[in-house]
Amino acid sequence: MGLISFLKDKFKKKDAVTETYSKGMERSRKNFSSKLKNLSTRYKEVNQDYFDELEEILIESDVGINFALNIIEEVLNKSEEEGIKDPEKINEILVDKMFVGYASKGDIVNELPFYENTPTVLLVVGVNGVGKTTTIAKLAYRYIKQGKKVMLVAADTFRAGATEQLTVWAERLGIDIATGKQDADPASVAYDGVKKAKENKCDLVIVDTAGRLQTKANLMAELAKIKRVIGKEIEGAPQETFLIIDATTGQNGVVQAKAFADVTNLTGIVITKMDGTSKGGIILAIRDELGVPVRFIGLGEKMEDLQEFDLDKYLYGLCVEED
Ligand SMILES: Nc1nc2c(ncn2[C@@H]2O[C@H](COP(=O)(O)OP(=O)(O)OP(=O)(O)O)[C@@H](O)[C@H]2O)c(=O)[nH]1
Ligand SMILES: [Mg+2]
Repeated sequence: MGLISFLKDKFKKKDAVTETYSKGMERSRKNFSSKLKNLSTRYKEVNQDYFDELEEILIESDVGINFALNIIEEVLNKSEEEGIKDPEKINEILVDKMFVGYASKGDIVNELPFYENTPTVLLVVGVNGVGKTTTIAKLAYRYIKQGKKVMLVAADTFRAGATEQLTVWAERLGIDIATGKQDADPASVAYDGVKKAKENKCDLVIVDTAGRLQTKANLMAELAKIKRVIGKEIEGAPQETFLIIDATTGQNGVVQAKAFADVTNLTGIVITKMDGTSKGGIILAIRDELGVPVRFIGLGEKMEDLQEFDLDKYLYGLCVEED
């Protein structure tokens, strides 16, 4: 059984999370799966033109040229080896290969780790407007619901209003927040915040950073300094550094991811605004380029719309047309 049939069967009865994926990826699915279907109805048997069109569909859905070329080659090889000519079977193989393309690139991890006597420190980075602050609020909400003691740190001292925005979230969520003055050194705000989190025996402290695009050298120095001072207060911290990428920025998001991966050690990616794009393939492109796991996915504006990334649910959302 190919993956499409497997997923159809697996998600025949949708739970709430699958429903969120299904809804959040509706635009991408309409685009991708309907193109696949259209293609397979136009051809009786696959040929070179079919594979060319398939490749174009992949590229148009933002999976990245590299990934698209590799996948097509694999599908083509399998088709030749096994003499498969049926377009629908080829599309099944394509989705299988997309699964393997993600899964074989490295670890699959989602939830944050927690420790007995030490807070988990999560540093959140990314360019302007990608959804850092709201994602932080959603993550805080998630772990508060799991019974964790969560604290926020507003180390974006650069943009006017950034601290206030995070403070509003902390108040809504009923949790503590550490702030600094406008233009204060972000590292010193981070240090004070983490120290307080440790004293207050928090389980999780999430540090918001400024989203400005600087030169690589500056960005590297600033992030290195923030990490260094946090590590002074808590050994091994920050244990996690998440890069937030806006799915609607397409291949530009991949460029951002590479730039950040060059200057700092990323432990995870969060893809936001998946509901706002019809090209949901960016997750495959980023994984292909960086190998870093996608940990969470933003499928809408509500708190529950941030979900842990699940490869099955994602491919179901992208590729499986609902009857
Ligand atoms: N539809 C949708 N909107 C989202 C999602 N995630 C974030 N947003 C919206 O994106 C906008 C920007 O979010 P912020 O969290 O302020 O972004 P930021 O990265 O902190 O921005 P700066 O602090 O200016 O760098 C807000 O209007 C959010 O509601 C998502 O998954 N889906
Ligand atoms: Mg922000």
